[in-house]
Amino acid sequence: FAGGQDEAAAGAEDDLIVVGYAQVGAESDWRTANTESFKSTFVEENGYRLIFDDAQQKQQNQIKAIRNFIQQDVDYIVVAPVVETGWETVLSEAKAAGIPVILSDRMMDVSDDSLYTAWVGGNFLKEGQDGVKWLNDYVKKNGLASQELNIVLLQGTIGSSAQVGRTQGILAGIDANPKFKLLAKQTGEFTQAKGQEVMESFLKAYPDIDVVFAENDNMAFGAIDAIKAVGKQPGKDIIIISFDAVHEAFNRMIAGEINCSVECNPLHGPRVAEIIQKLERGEKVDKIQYVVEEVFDTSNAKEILPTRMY
Ligand code: GYE
Repeated sequence: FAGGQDEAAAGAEDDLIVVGYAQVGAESDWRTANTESFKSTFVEENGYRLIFDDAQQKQQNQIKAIRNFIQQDVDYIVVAPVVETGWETVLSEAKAAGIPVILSDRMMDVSDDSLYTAWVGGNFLKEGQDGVKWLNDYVKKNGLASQELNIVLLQGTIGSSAQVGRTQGILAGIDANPKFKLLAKQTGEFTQAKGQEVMESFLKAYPDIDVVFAENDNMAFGAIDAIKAVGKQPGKDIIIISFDAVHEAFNRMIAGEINCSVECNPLHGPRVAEIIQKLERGEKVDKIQYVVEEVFDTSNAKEILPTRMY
């Protein structure tokens, strides 16, 4: 069979860089923005073919997806790992197949860091520290520094680096201030529904909660509903500090329901593409790359919202 159009099309397809993305799931607004960032970056006109897998927050599904990518002999594997541990075997398989693995968003805790090429994401420990720092500033500014504050913590998916880092930063900050008292902490799995459920149980067990730390905005949205349901005012009777700073968190800050949201930037598609382009050119890449992030609150939410990309 002589050449013709099909072959030309197949030739063009061959030139594309094939990227398999093992995504965590679709648990939050942050995650949706992250997926969108990859889907809009890794398109044919930029020279890519993206194979996207949603693991529904289960590590087992991600391991399966990575094995599929290896079988399909993709050019790069990108993983936003659900949890930090348990990756050695499957990453060794990718290494044996000669496929570079790039981590994005959450981290992996592996004994041999040659198992992945690079990582880009947020500094979760710093985010946690920034959240407590905001609370310290707030109580000083509002003459509350001499009062005891009862705090509850809605944690993310246990064992995910976003949870591990934020929890560590928050707990250290609570420990450092003798007026801050942690009543309880529990996971809300980074979802609005679970955040609401856990907050309902906190409110039943502790009638005197002053502050909620929610390790993402969506759990804070759930907590807000739970707080309203017991006749209290979120943002006034109970201070709410959350993480991500997605659009809806800005709306809630403008409404006075969330007091502060610590930014976590999900737009990693172009950052990962830049890493891949460097690797394609044979250049060295930074092993670890933190994205610079800010803290927003009710005092600047209205002014900042129009500039937000997610
Ligand atoms: O904060 C949360 C999402 O890993 C940083 O995952 C990410 C977190 C983000 O579900 O909303």
